[in-house]
Amino acid sequence: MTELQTFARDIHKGLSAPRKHISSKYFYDDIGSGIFQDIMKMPEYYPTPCEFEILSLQGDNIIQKLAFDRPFQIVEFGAGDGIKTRQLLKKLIERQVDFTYVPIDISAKAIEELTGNMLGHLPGLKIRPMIGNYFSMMEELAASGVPSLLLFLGGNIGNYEAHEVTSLLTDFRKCMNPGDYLLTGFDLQKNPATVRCAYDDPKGITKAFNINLLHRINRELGGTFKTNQFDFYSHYNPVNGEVRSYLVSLVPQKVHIRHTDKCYDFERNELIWTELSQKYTLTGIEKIAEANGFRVVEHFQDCKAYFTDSLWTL
Ligand code: AVI
Repeated sequence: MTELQTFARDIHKGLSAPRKHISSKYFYDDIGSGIFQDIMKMPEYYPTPCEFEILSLQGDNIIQKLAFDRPFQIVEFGAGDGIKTRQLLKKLIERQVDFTYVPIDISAKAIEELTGNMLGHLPGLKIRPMIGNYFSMMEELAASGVPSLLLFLGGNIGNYEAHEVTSLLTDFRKCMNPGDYLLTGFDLQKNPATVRCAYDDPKGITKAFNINLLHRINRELGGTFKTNQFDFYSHYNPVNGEVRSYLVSLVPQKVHIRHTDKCYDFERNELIWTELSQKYTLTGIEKIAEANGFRVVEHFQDCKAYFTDSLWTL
C-alpha cells in the first residue's frame, strides 16, 4: 500500500466513525511541520524551552548515568531540527566520548537538513543518518550489538493513547539489549491554565496547525473541505492530564473526497478529534516504565518542573 493509500484509508476510517477522528500523525506534511516550528517558538508553548534547558544544563548529569564500557550509538527517533539534542551531543564531544549519532526519520528532506545542521555546528560529530521506518531500522541497529542510548524527545509519547504507548515501548524494548538506555521526554502536569494556553494560543497558530489537516486532505485526496466552516477547540482536563483537540463543524455540511469517492455528513457543532497531548505525573511515568519492563534510572527536570527527560534502562 502506498503512503497516499494509507492516508486515504485512515481518513475514511476516521470520518466514517460514529465519533469522527483524524490521527495527529497526519499534522506533519511540509506545511504542518512548518507550523509546528512556529508553535515551538510561541511564548505559550513551554515544552521546547524546558527540554532545551534540561539538555543544556543537565547534559553532564545525564552522561554520568550512562554505564557504557565501549563506544556506543545514540539513536534518535524523529529528531526534528535537532537543536535540543545538539546540546547533549556537544557535551559528549567536549568530554571526548566515543559515540556515533544515528538520527532516524521517514523524511529524507528532514534527515538531510538535520545532518547538514549538526555537522555545521559539531564538525567532529560521527553521524550515521538513517531514512525509513523506525522499527525496521532499529532491528538492524540492535542486531549490530553496539550499546545504545535511544532518544524519544519532545514529549511525543504524549500523543499516543495508553494502549499505543504500551505497543511503542514493547517495540523499543525489542530493539534494545541489556545495558541499553532510553531517554524519553514527558510533559508534566502543572497549573492547568499554563497547559491550556500552550494548546490554545491567542494568535491561532495551533488552530492553523489543525486546520491544515483539512487543507492537506483537500490537496492530497481531492477533498472539498471549506476550511472557514470549521473552528478549533482544545480542552485540558487536569483530573486525568489529557489535552484533547478538535475541529468543530460550524454548519451542517457535506464533504466529498474524490480519491475514495466518499461523502461525509457533518452536523452543526460536530467534532473531529485530532490530538491527544497527555500530561504526566512522575509516579505515573514510573508506573508506565515498570509495567513495560523498564527501570527508571533518573528523571531530569527543568527548574520549573514543567517537563522531564526520563532515563530508563532494561
Ligand atoms: C509533537 N507534540 C509533542 C506536540 C504536543 O505538544 O503534543 C504537538 C502539538 N500539538 C499542539 N501543539 C503542539
